[in-house]
Amino acid sequence: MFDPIEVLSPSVSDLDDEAYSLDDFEGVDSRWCHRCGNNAILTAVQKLCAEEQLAPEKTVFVSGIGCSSRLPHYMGTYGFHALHGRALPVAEGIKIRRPDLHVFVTTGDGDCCSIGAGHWLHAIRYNMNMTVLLHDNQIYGLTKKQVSPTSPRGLVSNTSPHGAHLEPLNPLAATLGMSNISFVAHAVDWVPSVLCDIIKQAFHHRGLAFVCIMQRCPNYLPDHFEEYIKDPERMVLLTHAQGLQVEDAVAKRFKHREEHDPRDIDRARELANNRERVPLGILYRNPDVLCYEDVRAGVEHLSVSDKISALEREFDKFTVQPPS
Ligand SMILES: Cc1ncc(C[n+]2csc(CCOP(=O)(O)OP(=O)(O)O)c2C)c(N)n1
Ligand SMILES: [Mg+2]
Repeated sequence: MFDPIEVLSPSVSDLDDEAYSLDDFEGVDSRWCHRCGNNAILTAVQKLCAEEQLAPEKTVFVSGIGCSSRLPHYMGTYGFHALHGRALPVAEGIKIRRPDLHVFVTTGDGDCCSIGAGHWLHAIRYNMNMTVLLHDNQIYGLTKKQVSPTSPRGLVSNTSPHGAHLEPLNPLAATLGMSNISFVAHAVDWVPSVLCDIIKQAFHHRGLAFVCIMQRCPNYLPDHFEEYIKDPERMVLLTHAQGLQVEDAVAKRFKHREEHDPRDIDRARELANNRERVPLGILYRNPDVLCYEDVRAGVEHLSVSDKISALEREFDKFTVQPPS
């Protein structure tokens, strides 16, 4: 006969010790504007952390500078609010030394695609195991409405009073054109269930998961994404057995749907380049791409004295001997 107390007590104490609730992932109160799309992204990552029971002390959110980059302050995890454009190299440094941590990066369109563009390119190629969320509001929010690389042509801003002169940089197409890519997805802040599903799949991907999120900035660009929100012609929902699967109630909101196999890179590139009908879902996923931390794993186990000896040997090669 089993003793119910004995059977029950370990699970009750497990719950006490291990169960994290949404509240455990709350940091300081947000200073974002009412209706700012960043709020939806924050809720999505807090929900992910609670659902996955990520230990807050084993989780780190890294950001650059911008409104979106304030997100680590609002998490109850570790965080690193880095320099403008430098979120990715900081996150890579953390990951190489502490591969056991769950590393997330939150970065703005200016932070990632402008000042941080060089780091973006190389971080994709290094393919280190982390989830990167690009909050793309198509404007510099924090510094009060300057044109960004992703601003659409003609956008009037404080630095483009006659309208932005150039066609925008397309972060999806750019990422899909880089070497060693392993996961690329597109989300929007105003469809939270799809946003949460995409972030969850990104988290479970081994390698760098790049998620570009259209994010509303109600203060500087009110109604900017209304054409996508109101017109179902402007978006195509991507679903697949190996990609996103959505409930009928959500799918019905989209007039255009496509069964897209995320292993098909050619179709992913076509979808990314279609500016008339923006894709929503997982464009590309390849779990077999090499991760930099795996290649470097052996090297990182050198002891401090081994490293000093190796350095001394290298320096000795350049010793200048006095003439005899
Ligand atoms: C080296 C450096 N250059 C410029 C700035 C000023 N600056 C701060 S945030 C920012 C742009 C932020 O835009 P984005 O990354 O799109 O973030 P958002 O505020 O829209 O979320 C700029 C230019 C800075 N802090 N550091
Ligand atoms: Mg921005």
